[in-house]
Amino acid sequence: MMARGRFITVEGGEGAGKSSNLAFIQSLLEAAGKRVLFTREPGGTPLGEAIRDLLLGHQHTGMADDTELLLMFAARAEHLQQKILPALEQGIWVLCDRFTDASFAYQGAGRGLSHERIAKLQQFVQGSLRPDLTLLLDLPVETGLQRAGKRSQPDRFEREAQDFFERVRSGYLRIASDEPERVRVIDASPGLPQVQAQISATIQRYLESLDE
Ligand code: Z5A
Repeated sequence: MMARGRFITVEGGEGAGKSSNLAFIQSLLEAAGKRVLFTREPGGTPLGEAIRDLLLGHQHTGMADDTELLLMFAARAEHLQQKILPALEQGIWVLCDRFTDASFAYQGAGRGLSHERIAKLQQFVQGSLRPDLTLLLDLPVETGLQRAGKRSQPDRFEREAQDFFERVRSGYLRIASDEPERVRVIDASPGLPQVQAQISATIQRYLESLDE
């Protein structure tokens, strides 16, 4: 019987360097002989990408926090059914730019929605499915905002104030300290070569742990 694929997610606050490192992570996995599907949240399917436009665009700036949370999970339900679960079942590894940890960090820690409420949706939409490995790119909020600020137009989240992003960072670090086996923290503050050296070592250790 074909082995199920592994589900790897990459998380981090503003300007942490996810986009800068995802192709690198994919190449490490492919070099180890894995078939890899790269995808992202919110999004990843046509319906999910339409929901992403609603969430990140500026047409609905006063969106209620519960609406934001439900839209994240609506996009996720579609993503899981149409793309992630079928790939994993075919033995394909799924590399996803953000997943449910982002809901706990942004909607939970950032917006102040209760952990219990988000956990209920997690259970409803995912059942027992969780990422097998999560890389959390962590850096001081100010550094991330400076890096992100050099880019194009801010989206609806990027307009939040610094204290929102401080809560998001604390939320992510809390998840990492609660689940140290799954969530590996990468210090994203140095230059790209040093960040990629940490990522490479983490992926190698993970791959070796599967062979043991
Ligand atoms: N969201 C949510 O609230 N709840 C959820 O459940 C989910 C998501 C799933 C969209 O995410 C938004 O959705 C996100 C959370 C929310 N909030 N926002 N905003 P996204 O992942 O698409 O957007 P993002 O977080 O803004 O990611 P990003 O803009 O693509 O940033 P990044 O990928 O982490 O950073 P980057 O583009 O790779 O790097 C930023 C800049 O820094 C760039 O110029 C790089 O060249 C530079 N950089 C990167 N690494 C380095 C190093 N090491 N040194 C120096 N410079 C660097």
